[in-house]
Amino acid sequence: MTDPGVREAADLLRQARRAVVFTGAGMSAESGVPTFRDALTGLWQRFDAQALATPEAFHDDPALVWGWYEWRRTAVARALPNAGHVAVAAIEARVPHTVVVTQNVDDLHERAGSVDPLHLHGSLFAPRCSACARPAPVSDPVVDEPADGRRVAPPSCGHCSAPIRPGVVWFGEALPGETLETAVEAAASCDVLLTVGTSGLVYPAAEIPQVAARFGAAVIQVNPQRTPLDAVAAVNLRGRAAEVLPALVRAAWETGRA
Ligand code: BV8
Repeated sequence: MTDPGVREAADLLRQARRAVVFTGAGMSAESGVPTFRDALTGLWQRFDAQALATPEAFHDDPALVWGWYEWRRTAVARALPNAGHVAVAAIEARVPHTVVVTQNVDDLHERAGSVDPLHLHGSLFAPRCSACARPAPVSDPVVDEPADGRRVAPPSCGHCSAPIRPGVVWFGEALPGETLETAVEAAASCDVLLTVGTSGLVYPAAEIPQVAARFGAAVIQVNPQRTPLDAVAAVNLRGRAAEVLPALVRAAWETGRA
């Protein structure tokens, strides 16, 4: 028997003409990728992610920060997209004009078949020069990366010799303007926004579901916990992405099956 909330959300999705799927770190949790709220481990356990994901931390200790991102990139390379990522790709295939907007810096949406997701906070796979901003080559992830991580001095730019930095948006840095604008436009013109696995605490990304609600879209939230986005959600599905999203797709497009 399908949960009434899932059935309501499924009806909204099936009737949608334009959808946005907005995801946070919880989307990748069941792929074994720690969320931002999870405590850091190993070499970085004494740090708060928010303090480490800053230009100041990279300036003060480039090897500590570059080592952290290399450890995370290796973890993502070893991870697999979960059933939630696959369900998001299935929604894109069925709802015309679906835009995936993610805060995540992993590539699991792409590997599950999502087409051109908007990365509001950049990517682990787009390093660039910290001075001239030229894109830097992405080396193969280190196979014997120690579980506790290690300090790794960042490579130098082939053009100007400055240190290479991760291609992510750090706290205190502006989001990529065009990407954010496209995401806001999609949120303002969709009729359904599905927000999955985000605490809704990091701005301006957390504005996206609120923009959708302000412009009259129905917001569906998938998260085991309550978040500030409960206030704008028409349907709150309290559960894990890899469990709820496939159920949502089944209820919406495979009638007769729970
Ligand atoms: C900026 C890349 C200005 C790095 C990240 C108001 C307006 C504007 C800015 C601010 C503002 N107030 C404060 C700010 C400053 C700051 C901010 O928002 N601070 C917060 C903490 C208050 N914002 C910024 O600094 C932004 N920049 O504003 O610049 C500016 C303008 C012009 C010119 C110069 C400057 C930049 C923010 C981007 C930071 N970078 N990531 C990296 O990854 O290392 S953000 C980081 O947090 C990740 O991207 C992460 O995705 C994101 C948000 O976290 P979530 O995705 O929500 O993940 P989280 O762990 O928090 O939650 C996980 C959720 O999943 C939980 O709810 C959990 O219940 C759920 N969950 C768990 N398991 C599952 C699950 N859900 C489903 N299924 C499961 N299995």
